[in-house]
Amino acid sequence: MNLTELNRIATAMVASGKGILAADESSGTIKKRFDAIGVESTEANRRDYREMLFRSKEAMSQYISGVILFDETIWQDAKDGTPLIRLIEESGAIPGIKVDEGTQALPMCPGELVTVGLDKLAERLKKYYERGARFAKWRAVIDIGSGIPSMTAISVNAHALARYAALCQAAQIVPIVEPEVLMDGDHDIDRCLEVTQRVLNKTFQELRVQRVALEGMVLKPNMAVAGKKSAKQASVEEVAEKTVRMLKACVPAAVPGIAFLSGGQSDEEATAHLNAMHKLGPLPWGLTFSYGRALQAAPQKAWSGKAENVAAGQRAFSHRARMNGLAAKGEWTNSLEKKAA
Ligand code: 5MM
Repeated sequence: MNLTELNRIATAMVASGKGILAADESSGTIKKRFDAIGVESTEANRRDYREMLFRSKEAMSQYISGVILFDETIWQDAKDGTPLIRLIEESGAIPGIKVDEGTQALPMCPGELVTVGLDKLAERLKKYYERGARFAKWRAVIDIGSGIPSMTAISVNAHALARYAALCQAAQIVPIVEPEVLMDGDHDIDRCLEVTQRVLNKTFQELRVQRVALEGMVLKPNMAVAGKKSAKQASVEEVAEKTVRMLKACVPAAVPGIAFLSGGQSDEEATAHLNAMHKLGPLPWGLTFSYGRALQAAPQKAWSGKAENVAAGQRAFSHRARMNGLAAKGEWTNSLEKKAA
């Protein structure tokens, strides 16, 4: 393992003013997104959509540091025969790959899930590296509800995240470690904070036990937010203050960067929260976005599966990428959103 090189990639993934595009929707998820805009989820449509994103010059060259791909996409070619992964490299962004194989019910723990995909992962990583992937992603899902999460669910998911991260580093691939505490439910921000803190602490304990080099990874956590169904929603300032406090308590400064998931927040909420965190002064790690929905909802709507809408889709994507790029430096303002609209 070349840790200097892993650290160089991880640092580039969280470069100031840039963030990661999570375009790794699995077949079921992309179908849901396409259903919402009335587009059939065929291989050609998925290719056209992702090609549109990766050919968005402004977004890709100025605000996107890396792209997380799904297995299908990393082997797919653009319409003119150029591999999609080359479009990403040519834009200056780093290609990455989602390597988990989804979730399964966790035995003895009703309502809880464990992420799977460790079998043969070493072989798969080798092929992805040869294809050009320089980082990977594995997402664990922790739900908050009555009596959950159990310590069992937190432990097994942290163990799998660390196993995956160690395998990645041995294959010279930077692991994005994503323990997502879901924002479904009616819990308040303090319950989310308390659960996320437990999850992060257990995850870092496992990472250390399994000898993962913290300098060669990126953390992809949720922010501390109230559940979507909670009557008590927190202000932007409260989310920023509690999230930064939580991360400072749990994430060692050796970690080069933290890139948030959006988790169902609206586009503007996700941007405003990140921006407000940067207003809180110097932080020990790079802090940026790795959004899926909060970067793609607008371009998906603008595109709607029509070739004549490609330019509009690219404008919508570039706008969200720019807003988040500014937020990643604490330079976003609400009036910039309005001006562009
Ligand atoms: C883009 O969504 C990713 C894929 O999800 P599935 O494996 O369920 O299809 C997801 O892992 C994503 O990278 C993160 O959860 C962040 O996405 P959001 O939409 O929460 O910003």
